[in-house]
Amino acid sequence: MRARRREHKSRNMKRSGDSEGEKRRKRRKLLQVLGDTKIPFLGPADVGFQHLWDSSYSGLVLRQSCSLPAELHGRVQAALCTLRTKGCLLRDLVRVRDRDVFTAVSRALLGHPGHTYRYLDTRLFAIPWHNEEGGGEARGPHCCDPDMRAACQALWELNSFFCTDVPRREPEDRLDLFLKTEGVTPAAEGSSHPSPPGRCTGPAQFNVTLLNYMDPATMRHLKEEPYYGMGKMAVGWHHDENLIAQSPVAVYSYSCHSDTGEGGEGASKEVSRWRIGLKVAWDIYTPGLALPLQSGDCYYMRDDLNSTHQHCVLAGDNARFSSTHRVAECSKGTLEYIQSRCTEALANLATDPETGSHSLLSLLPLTLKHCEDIHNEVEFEWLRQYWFQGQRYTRFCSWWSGPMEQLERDWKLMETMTMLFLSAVEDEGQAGESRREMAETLLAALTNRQQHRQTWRDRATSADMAAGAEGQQRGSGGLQLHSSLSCPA
Ligand SMILES: O=C(O)CCC(=O)C(=O)O
Repeated sequence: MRARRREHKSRNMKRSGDSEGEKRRKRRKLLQVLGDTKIPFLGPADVGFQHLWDSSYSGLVLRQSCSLPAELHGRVQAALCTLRTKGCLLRDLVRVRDRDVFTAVSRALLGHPGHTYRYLDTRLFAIPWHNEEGGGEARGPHCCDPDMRAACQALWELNSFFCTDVPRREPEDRLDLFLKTEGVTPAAEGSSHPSPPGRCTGPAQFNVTLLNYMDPATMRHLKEEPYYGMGKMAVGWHHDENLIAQSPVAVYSYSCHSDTGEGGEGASKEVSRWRIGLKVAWDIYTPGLALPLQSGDCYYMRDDLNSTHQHCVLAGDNARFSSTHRVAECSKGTLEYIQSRCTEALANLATDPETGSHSLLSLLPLTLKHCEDIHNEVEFEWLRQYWFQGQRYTRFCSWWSGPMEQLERDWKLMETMTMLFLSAVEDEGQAGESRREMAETLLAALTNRQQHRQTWRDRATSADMAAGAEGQQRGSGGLQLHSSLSCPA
């Protein structure tokens, strides 16, 4: 059994990088194999829960509400409510299995100034947290109002807390406390299994948090968890994407009164709690784990848990916020990065100071290809993503407005560069061989651009349809392409 688990584990590591088509095929196969049977899963009251956690989910750590400073709870919970009251939490339009769909949960990204987070083909642009080091203020103190700033600052404080707490927490902290406060007597489970020591050493460098909010009372339909019968899911099974390998994820969970006035802390009626479901990826032998959360509880996914396992969020009765702190892989995801790429491309453009006319400095195919690649990157990874989704946050925070306008100006210059490139290809005075090479380079770049533009046109249409199906008007949530990009040549 152990050998089989190990074998599963190494296979699973590879599997988390599977393509969408491959995942779909495997999901279908798994459901077929299962038929009507469900895979067992354990909760705290079940015999073997502790052993299962130790043996198959050792990267999961629970930090109970009562062990966090009360003031931190107060500030974070007030911040989450402020962000929601201001309307900052919005459902994302993401791409799942070649379709554009709205997430069931409403979201917002906060983080280091200029950072973005890309998931399910969607780039989110971080509202900067306003920390004491002044990162959020560097671009001007008035990118958002004082309430917003205070809210962002509280989430930055939580982030700082997690940065030091996550690597420090000992694995054995996680269960004893849990079982004591839950009043659950651990069933006889044989010998206890020492957990491998945590591998995180220095502080975790969380650079963004993705906030989630959902009030189940207002949801018409939530999907049933299909493999274990765990109940209704607010977020389906997934690995968190686009993170630094082996980096931890830390989550703060806050359940509160729903808008209908139901439930909430202290409500007399027994309410069902939100839970986190965990499973070993693509494994039908290891039982799943369902961990109930009290309001204010935090959980950490450490070591390689996020890549070897999948998690889902199982809805309880109350409305719930979560703040999910991540170490996003940002080597190509910061404003600083894309600005430096623009500078590289524009270095090949000369402007006559007298006439303002432009010319290309080098016509070397490699240089031209490099510039066209950057042109595509700015347009498809940044501008279209921003005008499509990110712009909706400008109502609350103007931090991205100026930089994105500058990126658009740079993009327009790159359009000019493409036109100059075309003129050079058309110039019959050019030597035949180099002209042919330039023509091939240009053709490849333009074909690629055309395909991407078609993808975005399709995305806009399917976004309209998704919004229609949800009874929303696209545009009211800011899901609009910017005019200069909406009908590209
Ligand atoms: O809300 C949570 O506890 C986790 C949410 C989650 O899995 C996600 O945002 O990717």
